[in-house]
Amino acid sequence: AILVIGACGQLGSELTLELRKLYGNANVVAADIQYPKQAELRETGPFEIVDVLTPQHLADLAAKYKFDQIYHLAAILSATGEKNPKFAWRLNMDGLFNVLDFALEQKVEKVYWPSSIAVFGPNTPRQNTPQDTIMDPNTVYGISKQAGERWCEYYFLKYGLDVRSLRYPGLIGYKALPGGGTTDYAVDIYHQALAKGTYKCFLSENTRLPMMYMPDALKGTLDLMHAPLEQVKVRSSYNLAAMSFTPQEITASIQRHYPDFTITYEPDGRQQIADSWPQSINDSAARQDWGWQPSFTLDTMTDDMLLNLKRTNN
Ligand code: VAH
Repeated sequence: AILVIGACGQLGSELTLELRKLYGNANVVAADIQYPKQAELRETGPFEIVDVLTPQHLADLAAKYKFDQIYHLAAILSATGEKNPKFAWRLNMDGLFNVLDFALEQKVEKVYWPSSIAVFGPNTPRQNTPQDTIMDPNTVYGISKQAGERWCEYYFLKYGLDVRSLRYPGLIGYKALPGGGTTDYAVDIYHQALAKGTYKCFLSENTRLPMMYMPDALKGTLDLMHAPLEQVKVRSSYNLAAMSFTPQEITASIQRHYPDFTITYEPDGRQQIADSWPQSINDSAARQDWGWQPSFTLDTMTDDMLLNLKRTNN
């Protein structure tokens, strides 16, 4: 069976549904700290309450299921992490250790753990950021992702655990609201365009950030997890990219459908986080090693997002 920890999150909820389509509903166990709001998640397969800080919860699951893959997605994201630094560090790091040790004990075949462009910091080259470069993250989330990458590589090199990881850009999807990220303005803006015709943006208009539409993130994750072992040459975490845009550019993309849509700018504390991150990412290693190739552009993402939000809102 496959275990998805953090299955109620923005990525987890979509990845769980995708895995169930691929591997069969009963073979994908969704787990999170609370029950899912999304009916599709509740009704399509097994769900278990798991606090990843309680190893006994994981041991109890091993009595019920034989896991051959684990996707460990539970984490506190950048903005929320800055409000509660010690807890964010504890959940992101001790949660990872509990899952890595559980995977070793249970001889799990493959583990997936997401990293982020948040591992880069103010002194990282901001254009076309290389796979291997200066990393001086200054958010707890970014520090925990940088440390987590080191530990995933350690568990692979020392214990042979097949852990695989991607440094996601900001992820945008219509199925689940994100929780506490800095890039989440790019999800909210679509909801507000439909609901109110205007959006108050918490980042300034020229804040360029690497972003990716959820279908591309799902494709990249599954392509990496299905790649033969010898193709996975990076065991910290692969840079992954699709597009970069500013609030002004996504507004223009939305205005192709809603010419009267307006945006106002009121940067808050998240502006400093965004300013510490790269503006574009070099993902040539992922393209060379296991054939990564994104499909969506800003405009085709906008077309798909608005179409699906209108459909699900009615
Ligand atoms: C965040 N969406 O904003 C996450 C992601 C690159 C951004 O890590 O914290």
